[in-house]
Amino acid sequence: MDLVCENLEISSASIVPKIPRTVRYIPNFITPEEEIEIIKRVNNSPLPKWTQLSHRRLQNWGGIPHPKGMIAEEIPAWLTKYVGKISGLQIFPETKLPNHVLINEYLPGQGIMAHSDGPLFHPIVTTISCGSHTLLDFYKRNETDHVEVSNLEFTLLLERRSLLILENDLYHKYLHSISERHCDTISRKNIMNLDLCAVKYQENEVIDRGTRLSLTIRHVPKTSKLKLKLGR
Ligand SMILES: O=C(O)CCC(=O)C(=O)O
Repeated sequence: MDLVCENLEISSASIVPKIPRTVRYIPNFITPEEEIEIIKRVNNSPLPKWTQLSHRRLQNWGGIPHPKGMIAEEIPAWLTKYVGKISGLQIFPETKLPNHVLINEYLPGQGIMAHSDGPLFHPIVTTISCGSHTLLDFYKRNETDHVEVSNLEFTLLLERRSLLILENDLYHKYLHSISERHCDTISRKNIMNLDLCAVKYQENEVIDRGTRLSLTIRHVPKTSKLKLKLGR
């Protein structure tokens, strides 16, 4: 994969304060034109590229992560642009640069159950949001990973065009989820990154969700090349 790394500086000002380490939030990581281009490319992908789940649909680029190893596939140029931009932030080790993009599509009212990203990935998650904001909720892990809404620890507002980076304790010790709602209410009590957001929201402001695409860009350590056995 040809990566164009821009060597962008990532400042400590992007770290979300007052929550466990480490969450970085960068508003307007991509331009409105780039957002439009991503949405167009994703929506123009052939139908078999989509995996339909009961409450959302998704696309895997770079291969399908699997405990036995991901059979690596080339990531198209329109996406390597963003993989390269993230590599250029120098948050991934040189030997563990991102090689996988998961694209989730959420219609208003859709979400994702509480989960951790687990051992198939190097423990750094980077997510670009397109098309709409969402609220990402965090719960501390316990032995069963059973989640009660009352155990919500904190929430992040992911604005469209933003980049979120999760690592360290936030990767290993917390679960994250997106509630199935059509709109979200701004509350300083729960949402911990409001001061880093591009838009200055009012307390109790209600923001409607639109269709959101999230690009989750990670490194899958265990990969293999497809070996074709031809003839005898
Ligand atoms: O859409 C998002 O921001 C979260 C996606 C996610 O957590 C996942 O696919 O594992």
